[in-house]
Formats: sequence, structure tokens, C-alpha cells
Amino acid sequence: MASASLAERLAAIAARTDEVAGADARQLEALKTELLGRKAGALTEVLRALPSLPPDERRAVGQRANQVKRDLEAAIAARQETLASAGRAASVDLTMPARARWRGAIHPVTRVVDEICGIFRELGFARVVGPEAETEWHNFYALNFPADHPAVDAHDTLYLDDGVVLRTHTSPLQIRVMNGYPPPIRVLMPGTCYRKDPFDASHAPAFAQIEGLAVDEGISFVDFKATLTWFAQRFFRPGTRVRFRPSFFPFTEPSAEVDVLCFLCKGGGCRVCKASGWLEILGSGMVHPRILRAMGYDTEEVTGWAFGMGVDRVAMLKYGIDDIRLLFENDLRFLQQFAPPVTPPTLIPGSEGGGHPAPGHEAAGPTEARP
Ligand code: 2NL
Repeated sequence: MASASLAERLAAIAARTDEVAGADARQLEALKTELLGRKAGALTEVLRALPSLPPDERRAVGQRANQVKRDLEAAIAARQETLASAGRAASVDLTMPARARWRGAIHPVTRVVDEICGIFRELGFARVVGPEAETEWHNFYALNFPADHPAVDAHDTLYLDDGVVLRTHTSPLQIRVMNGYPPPIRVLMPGTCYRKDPFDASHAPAFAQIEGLAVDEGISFVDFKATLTWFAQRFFRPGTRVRFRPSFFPFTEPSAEVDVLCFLCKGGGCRVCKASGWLEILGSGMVHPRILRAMGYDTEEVTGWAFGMGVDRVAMLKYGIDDIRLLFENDLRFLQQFAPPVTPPTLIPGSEGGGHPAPGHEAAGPTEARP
């Protein structure tokens, strides 16, 4: 009887399901074609023959055939997944050492600028930035430079055009602030400045400067000395000895250079302080009344003080860097030394002992340089 033979063929097909579990990828493909193939698969042929059965048998055999088909398909899918994950596992070497994380670092000059701005921020100083291409007027004449001052010479200054220079200091920005705002003024101005200088261990044609300016009614020489002394002790260390040495700048009167006691030799004299025992950190003074008057301020009421600092030099002192060119070369081996320390792994309570640190929490050690 046709129905008996269809049921037998179904039973034979169902018995082959066990073969699936042990098949390799090629055998699995062959089994799929042989049993489930659309054209001549054994099961496909059984399903195709169903309409020849009497209705009562057709229903029972049909249900059985669909069950066998679902079982076969599930077994084949499971075997395919097992084979695929075994392939993935074979390509991972779990004994390989972990790759160190690349940690970004803040440039030492940026760090020093941020630190200085942070210290003055506590006193209410705002941070201001401005143009690097400046008019000769803002860069020199508004600052009380005489026209025959050597700095105005094309020998020292990079001229972009007639009357336009690459700023040689950040002071022109102070002029822009005083021109634009009434007192009280408390500003800090970090920025790159340019001079026709050689590029050697102690000079660079582009350098970082930071200037500070305080202008208000009744600002005195005492405010000036006290603020800069407080700053030096915050920036270097508490108790740092500070001295004000008389000096000259066209834009301040009186003017002073500020030194701190050499923190390397404690004043005894060494290579870094050139045997003087003191380190010069900035130039400063009371803003020249001629500048304040040109800004329209009444100098009977309004006074001010200002300072300018070479940030490259101070960063070099702070971090013991002996060649300014290192600050410009962007050599990752140099910059990596300013990366923050690796965060120690966080222990989850109860997980102490054994196990490897999480990725990114490897013990400190040489870090692979990967930009
Ligand atoms: C130095 C000296 C200094 C200033 C900069 C300044 C700006 C205005 C008015 C008055 Cl608008 N002063 N700035 C004052 C004294 C010194 O810089 O050796 N810098 C590296």
C-alpha cells in the first residue's frame, strides 16, 4: 500500500537525524541536499506524494512529515552554529598578552597654561584669547614703544604686510580688552607669539606667553606684589621665596622682574639657575599711566598692574626639560611622559584574588605607542 510505504520512508528519513550531530561542514551540506533539497530531497518527495493518499491517512502522515522536517532543520541549524563557533575559537589565542591601552597626554605647555589660569581664576581673572596677526599699532605703539625701539625693527619682528605683524607678545590683546571694556578688568591671556629667533635649545621662533592684567580704581603696588607672590607660592610650592628686581619695560612704570629661589639647589647655585641661586619667572610692573590715559582712563582714579611670562621656559623649569625644541617636535616618546598614571583596577567586593585586570587596567609599564 502506498500509505505504508510513505510512512516507512518517513521513518527511514527520521532515523537519519542522528547523523547530523556528527557531521562536518561538507557532510552537513550533503545531508541537507539529500533529505531537504527542493528538487529531489527525500522528505520533499514524501510531501509531494501526500495528495495521493486517502484523506484520513493524508492528515496523519502529513503531520508526521512536517514534524520530521522541523526536527531535521533544527538539528542542522544547531550543528552549523557549533561548527561556526568552533572555527571562531580556533582563531583566538587566549595566551596572548593584552595590548596596552593608548593613553592620551596633555602637552606640558598646555598643562602649565591651564594650571596658571586655574590659580588666577580663584581671584576672579577671566581667560581671553585673540588674534595672532596684529596691527603694528596694537603690538607696539599703543604699548608706549618708541618708533626707534629695536623690537619694532623688521630684524626681530615677522611682518605680514605693511603695518601688520605676527604678534611678538600677548600685550596687544590687553589693549583690545581695555579699549572694549571699562574697569574693573582682571584678565589672563595665554597665546602663541612670534619672533625672528633661531630655533635652538633655548630659542624658538614661535613661543607661548601668558600675560595678566588688573585695572581698577585704587590698585596699588601692594596689590601687585602680594598677588604675584601668592601666585608664585601656589604655582611652585608654599613658602617659596620670591624677590622683585627692578627692571624696565616700555609699558610699565615701575617695572620688576620676579625671581623665585631655585627649587633645585635651594639658592646654593646650580646649572639650572646658572649659579645665581634664583630663577627668573616673569616680567611685570604697574601699567604705564601713558597707556591708561590713551585708553581714556582717568589716572588719578584708575591704576593697574600687569605681568608677562614665557610659558615654555616655566614648563621647562617645572618638568626639567633642557631643550625647548622638545616642546615642538611632538615626539610621542616625550609626550607620553605627561600622560596621567594608569588607574589601578577596581576590586569588586568578593572577587579578590586571581583573575586578570580588566582591559585598560594593566599594571603600569611601557605603553605601546599607537596614535
Ligand atoms: C616679559 C615681560 C611683561 C607686561 C608684560 C603689559 C601689558 C599692558 C600694559 C602693561 Cl597692556 N604691561 N604687560 C608688563 C610687564 C612685563 O612681560 O618678560 N614677558 C615674557
